[in-house]
Amino acid sequence: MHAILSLTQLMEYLKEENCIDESIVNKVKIYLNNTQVDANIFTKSKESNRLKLSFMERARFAKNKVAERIFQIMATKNTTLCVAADLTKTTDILNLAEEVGPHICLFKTHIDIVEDFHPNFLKHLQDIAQTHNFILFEDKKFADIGKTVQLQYSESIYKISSWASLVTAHSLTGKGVLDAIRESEGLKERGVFLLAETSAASSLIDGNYTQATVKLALQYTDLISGIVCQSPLFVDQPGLIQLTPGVQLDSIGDTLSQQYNTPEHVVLERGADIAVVGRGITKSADPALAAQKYKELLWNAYKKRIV
Ligand code: 5IU
Repeated sequence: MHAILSLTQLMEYLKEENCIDESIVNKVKIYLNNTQVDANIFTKSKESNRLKLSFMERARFAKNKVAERIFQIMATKNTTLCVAADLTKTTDILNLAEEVGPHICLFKTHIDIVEDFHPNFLKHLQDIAQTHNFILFEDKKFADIGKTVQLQYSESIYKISSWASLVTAHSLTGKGVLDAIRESEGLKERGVFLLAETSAASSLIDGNYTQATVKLALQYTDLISGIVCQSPLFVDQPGLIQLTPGVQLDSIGDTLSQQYNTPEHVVLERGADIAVVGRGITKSADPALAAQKYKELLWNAYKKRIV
């Protein structure tokens, strides 16, 4: 496709003809500035273009230890699949972990939706993670002031920092959240995926917020494993991982604003390194088979991307 007119030209013509006023022109100008595609991403040399480098090559750029481990797991297990275990019974979560374990690099939980939580459950989950070589990832989406985040992260019955190598955090309250996680007690190697965009159709996040989030992430590269986003434009550094949720083959969304894309689309068009699949696998009649299928589709798309 070729554009006949740029949006800036179009605005000029519309203004000349008095179809729009100066304030609309300015609004569009600001919007365009905030959402401009950095053309460099498509023309960058292979050595520094994360979309063209293999995961093995990218491991050496990682400044966060968990990110380095994820790159190694992806490269050795040939998988970029993160399963979202949004289940409410511990037995179901453990069974799912056993079934999909060979096909995933990350196992994502929402520990506060579990109805029959007990600390032994975590011990079992950790054993399964070790057996199948995947990483436990609590999608907590921390968003409070630092002190509260510290308590949510290390205390309560969940003691997240003692078992989850990875957590998610909002950038909403700024650096305090990341300082709090960095200074907390817990596992020796821990990482954070910072949320820069969501897959929800109703999201209030705009281009400014996303850019500011990425800027913040770059100040904490020892702690940040990657960015949660929907576009290739935000993760430029080969050492950071782009995690993209909202992936399913048989649906384009749910009734609560979730939006889905296919595995090929998120890897080739949206720059995903790791794709998060929840109901596409958990609601399938055979989760192991479904996980294998998503793994293969994602991996083939990644191979295609890096040639
Ligand atoms: N998740 C999203 N979209 C987002 C973020 C997180 O779906 O933008 I940030 C989480 C929510 C759920 C999983 O745990 O990823 C997706 O599950 P489904 O594939 O079942 O929609």
